[in-house]
Amino acid sequence: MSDQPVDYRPMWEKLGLDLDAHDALLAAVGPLYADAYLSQQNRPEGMSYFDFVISEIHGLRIKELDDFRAQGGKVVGTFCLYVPEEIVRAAGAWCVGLCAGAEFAYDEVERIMPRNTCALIKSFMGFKLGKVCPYIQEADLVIGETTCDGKKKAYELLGELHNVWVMELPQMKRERDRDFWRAEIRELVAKVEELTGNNITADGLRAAIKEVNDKRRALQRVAAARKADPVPISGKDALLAVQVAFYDDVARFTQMVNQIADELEQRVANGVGAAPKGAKRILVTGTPMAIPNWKVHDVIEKAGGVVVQEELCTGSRYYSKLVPEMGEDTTMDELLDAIADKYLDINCACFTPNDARCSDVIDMAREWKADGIVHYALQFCGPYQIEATHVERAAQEAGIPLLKIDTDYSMEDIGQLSTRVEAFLEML
Ligand code: BJ8
Repeated sequence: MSDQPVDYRPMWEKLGLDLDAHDALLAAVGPLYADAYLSQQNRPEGMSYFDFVISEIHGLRIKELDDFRAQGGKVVGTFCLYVPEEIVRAAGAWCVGLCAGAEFAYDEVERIMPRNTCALIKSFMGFKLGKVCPYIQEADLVIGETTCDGKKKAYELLGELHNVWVMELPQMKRERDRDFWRAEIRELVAKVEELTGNNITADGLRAAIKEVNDKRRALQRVAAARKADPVPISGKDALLAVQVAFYDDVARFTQMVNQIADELEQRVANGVGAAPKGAKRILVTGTPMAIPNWKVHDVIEKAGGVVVQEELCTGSRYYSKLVPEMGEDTTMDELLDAIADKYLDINCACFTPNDARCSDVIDMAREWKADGIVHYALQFCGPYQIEATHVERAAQEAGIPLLKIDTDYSMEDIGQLSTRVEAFLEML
């Protein structure tokens, strides 16, 4: 890390960013981060790595992607957990999650899609239309997926502006859906091989499975430490680690998160907490929270609660399941089936039925000793807003209080949300 500030503007300009708009975006994220993160007390020291990552969010990592591409490497951008990073990496390409966590250029977005579209979709379209996301500009290919209808149709519009390819995801998990998805995974292999010009081999896949598993295992260690009371890390910090997992260098991220996990285990042994012992413990479930969406965690933790676990795509859905690591005699077909099965096992509300998500929420709430559950959904997200009813019923049966929050990326409802969350915490 050099002390000299680096001028990234020529790189951003080369990527086609609108420099003024981009300056405005970065100027907004800095104070948001300072208010949500740097104001926290008793943070693990290892979180300084993430402070650095955020300070360089459009700088150093973009430079790394830029250098990689200059040497002939390919970058694949994604918006969803169902795109297997293992396959992208086995072809020698890098995978990055794309910006979708803040309001930007909504006026332009609303010219081509309804106002009542969820914030995540409006955000990624706004970042592209407003020319402020260097990640998508570095992506040689964006891989979309047929999850919810909004995303499916938005990818058609995004495809007019960028190289987009869409995987078809089934909406049920029957045997014939599994067969369909396994075939789709093979299509992905062909697509990524075509993009990179590299053949994916069984050895390459085994190596990629291991490195992505290592990343997920590091996050599992952080999650395990959060079972302690006092909790050694705030929910906000733990959420940030998963958010960064989508775009950081895999080996470096794994090493840094393992170091944080070492520190957390030591904190647990010494009874050191990021929140006071006995603080009300909350499990958050619902739609994903892309950077810089820290809103709900921030509200809960500023109200005196602590988030101990997330049943989110930026949470347990990302790291709790691993692809089995199989020996040298396994064939490509066996490896690809194992990858397909692991991904189909993710419990997104786009599936029907999706009872396994409800059981996951309840099991996790018990395991992490949550006093209450917050169900968070983005407004106009049909899958999660409607599925909230099932989750609420499951929580009622289990005797765990649940608060439903439907919101967006604006800060207009912060006062109202804080009042509701404070009342919920008091009631627990
Ligand atoms: S696996 S949750 S990342 S699809 S919030 S765009 S569902 S209307 S994000 Fe998701 Fe993959 Fe599922 Fe996870 Fe649509 Fe809802 Fe918007 Fe959403």
